[in-house]
Order: sequence, then C-alpha cells, then structure tokens
Amino acid sequence: MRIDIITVLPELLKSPFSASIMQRAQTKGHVEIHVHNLRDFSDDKHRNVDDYQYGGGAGMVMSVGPISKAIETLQAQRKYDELIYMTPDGDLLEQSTCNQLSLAQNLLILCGHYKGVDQRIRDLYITKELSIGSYVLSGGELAAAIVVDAVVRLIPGVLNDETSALTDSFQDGLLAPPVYTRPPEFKGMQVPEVLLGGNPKDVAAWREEKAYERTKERRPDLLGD
Ligand code: 6GU
Repeated sequence: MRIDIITVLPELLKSPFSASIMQRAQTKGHVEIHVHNLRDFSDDKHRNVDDYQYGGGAGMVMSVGPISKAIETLQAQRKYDELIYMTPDGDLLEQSTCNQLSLAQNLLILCGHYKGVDQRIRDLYITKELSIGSYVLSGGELAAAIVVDAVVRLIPGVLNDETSALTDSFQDGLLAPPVYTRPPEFKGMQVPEVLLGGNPKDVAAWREEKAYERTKERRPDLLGD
C-alpha cells in the first residue's frame, strides 16, 4: 500500500509513523507513507494556503489553488482508491471502514485546518470524509495519523500472531475480554481459575462470555437490540 498525506504541518506527522508497528510496516515494505507540505504547492510568494471566507465570519478557509495543484500532481502519478478528507463533520471512523481501507493500493489523505477547505475541493475530488469522534481537534493531522495506524496494522503481514488483529475489540462486534499475565496473585487479587487451567474450550467460552458482558455494560450500542 501507498499512502500520501497532504498537510500544512508535515512535522506533526513524523513521529506517529517512526516507532513500533508503523515503523516496521514501512521497513518490511508493507506500506509507503509520503507526507506532502501543502505550502510547496502555493503560487503565492508568502506560501499562503488560506484566505478570508466569503460571507464574513471568523476563521480562514483553505484555498482551492494549492490543494487542487497538490491533488492533481499526485493523481497524475497514480490512481487513488480513495481520496479522504479529515474533518470533524465527516463520517465517524469505524473498524469496518478500516478493514475496507486496508484492501486499498493507494490512499490520499487531505488534512483540514482552520475553518476547513473550500467546499468546491470536497465536491470535486473527495470520495470519503472521516471524523475520529465528536470533539474538535486543532487540525486533521492527528486524526489522519489515527486512520493510518488503524488501517496499516490490518494489512496482511504487518501484525504477527502475538498482535493479531483477529482478537481486537470491535473485530467481532464485541469489546475484547479482560487479559492477565504473571504473577497469578497480585495484592490479593487472583487471575481467574479458568485461565490457569489451560483447557482451550473453557478459556474460549469464558472469553466470549466476558466480551459479551463488557460490551453489554460499556457499549450496549454495539449489540443492537
Ligand atoms: Cl478529522 N479533524 C478535526 N480537526 N477535528 C476532529 C476530527 C478531524 N475528528 C474529530 N475531531
């Protein structure tokens, strides 16, 4: 997979991909992540990428010129499966969306800033608009990093057995069950007996029951009715 990210703050997107699983995914060749500075596509001598909004009101709007040039420059080099715009008014990111995106060859992600981008950019180029939750961030960069992390770890070969995505919360529509490691007793608290017994059928049944209980208590919305 190849992921291109267009942003006014490229430095914000360095460290999220420079450690652990994201780092290894790139080293092993599962993904290439390219971060592009939107200002490089500005014709303005001050490298401006925003302007006052028509109709008045506080806050700047990201202009059509630099974004259009950035997108078309990249599109001339390859075909993108999705052109994603990160915005608080986008569709809430779900595991199912991440699963779907993990099958793509090329993704282009545009990070919103200020009051957002001129609506014509969204109408012309964008195929998917994503939000990571019902709160407002200073910009789309951290949200884009979250999308990339959630998607890249699903590419076959990125995770090994120990970190397998198959047992993640949400992957089967339930939250993950509680987990324990040594020691078997800590401050008087015992690891559940069934886990120490090592009967795989009993362990599986216990985990399923706990996953269901936890989901019912914390996220009943996931269970429907
Ligand atoms: Cl994608 N962008 C911003 N600026 N804020 C957000 C968001 C995105 N998702 C949730 N809040």
